[in-house]
Amino acid sequence: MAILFRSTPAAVARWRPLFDQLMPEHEIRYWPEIGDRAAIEYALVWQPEPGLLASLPNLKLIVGLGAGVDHVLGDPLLPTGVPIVRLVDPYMTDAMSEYVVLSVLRLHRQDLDYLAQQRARVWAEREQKNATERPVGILGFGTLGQDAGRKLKALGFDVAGWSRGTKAIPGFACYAGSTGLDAMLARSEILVCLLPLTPETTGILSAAAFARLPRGAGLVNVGRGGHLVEADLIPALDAGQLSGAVLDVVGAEPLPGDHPFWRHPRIILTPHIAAETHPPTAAAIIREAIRRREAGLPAENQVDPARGY
Ligand code: NDP
Ligand code: OXD
Repeated sequence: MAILFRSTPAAVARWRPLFDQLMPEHEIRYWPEIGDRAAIEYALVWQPEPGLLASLPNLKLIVGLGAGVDHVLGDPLLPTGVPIVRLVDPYMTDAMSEYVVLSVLRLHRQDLDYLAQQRARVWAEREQKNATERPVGILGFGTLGQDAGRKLKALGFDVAGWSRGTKAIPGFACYAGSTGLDAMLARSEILVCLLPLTPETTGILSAAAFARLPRGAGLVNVGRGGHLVEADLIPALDAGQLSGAVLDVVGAEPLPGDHPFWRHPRIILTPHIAAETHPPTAAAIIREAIRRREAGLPAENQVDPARGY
């Protein structure tokens, strides 16, 4: 039995010593040196090229090397019937919540305005609410959304979550479906996107959604670049419908040097680092996923390709 690892060369350098240490009993093959394809039973992948997984005839499990699996499900030749699992790692969850809390606080405390004032040498107070008076809405109230929600709530924010299925979570206003989305947007002075990218969620952060938010709302997109209709963002910022946007993900990564997001004064950009996969903890999770499959136990964190996440 062999395991294929398909990611970037930099990732190979980080993961290889961990696999050597944690899984010495397994033969790991690092793409592109994959050898006899028929021997490969497990594929650990980040952005595999279309057709790669279909070319492995004896695959027993696909492990996406991230929490989101759009990079796997987007393969038009994806083999059917091979279970796919995604990474659910408390280390990454903590990292995401740190990023979301930081971003929400920056928008809440008017950081963009104070930075502009500093550049202009303006010493002036701005009216400031407390967190308890700031409704935050989280699109995607799953593993990451709920953890970020709990941490924002601990700071006093009035947090609501939007999910596909109806939920009742004590302490949170929970919304679902399209009517729920309208109600959620109407109350969200800061909107956080932590959705998976699926056909239903693509382009959800659009001019139509921004128009439903309270005027001057802030946006944090940590889901995927495809959630945002990029052409709609700057007009909404320039018109004051949005007061600021924190973007960790964009449509084309890396963002081209001439993209207007780089220099817009009301956009904060980071290069998809909100919650990076953390090999030391993730390797142990992957070893357990393989052990379960070998033992005939049901997979944990299995993705439903029909649902898209
Ligand atoms: P989960 O699957 O745990 O949660 C997804 C949530 O989105 C669920 O609440 C789900 O609803 C909801 N959802 C999905 N589709 C819809 C829909 N059509 N309408 C309403 N709600 C919907 O995923 P995670 O929380 O682990 O991860 C979320 C995403 O975060 C990833 O898919 C990835 O894109 C992104 N991410 C970004 C990172 C970064 O560094 N920027 C790092 C890691 C992840 P329900 O609960 O009803 O199923
Ligand atoms: C992920 C990511 O999905 O890093 O894990 O974006």
